[in-house]
Amino acid sequence: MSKKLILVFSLILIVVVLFGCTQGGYNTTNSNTQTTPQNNNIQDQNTAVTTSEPQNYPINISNFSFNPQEVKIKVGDSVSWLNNDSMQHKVASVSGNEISSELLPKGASYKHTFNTPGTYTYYCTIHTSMRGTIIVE
Ligand SMILES: [Cu+2]
Repeated sequence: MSKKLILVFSLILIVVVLFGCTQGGYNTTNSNTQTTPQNNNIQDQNTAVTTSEPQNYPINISNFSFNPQEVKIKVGDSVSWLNNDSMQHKVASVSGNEISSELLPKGASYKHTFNTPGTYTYYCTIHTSMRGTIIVE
């Protein structure tokens, strides 16, 4: 018999002996550890349900006003302004340039996604009394 064969046989023996001794003792612990990951899975599914996809909030421009005038959204959500007036309107931030649309004729819309939390006040650059607020949380 070669030395290699003896080594392999003794290794197998050790494994069989160790496995045989520990099998009975560890059986109950194994079944316990199996239930814990199952519980974690249920929690993961719950958090997956409550995590919401980015939303789009429509704002209707009509009768020289923004409806709704104030919109609360979350970071990553977007807002779409749709002009239903026969007049043209142009939506722009009061300060900064986060919100900046083209001239919107009747039926045209402007969509913007907000990626930074904050309060964004905007107005119509043609009819400056038209104002609205987007609150991004
Ligand atoms: Cu306007």
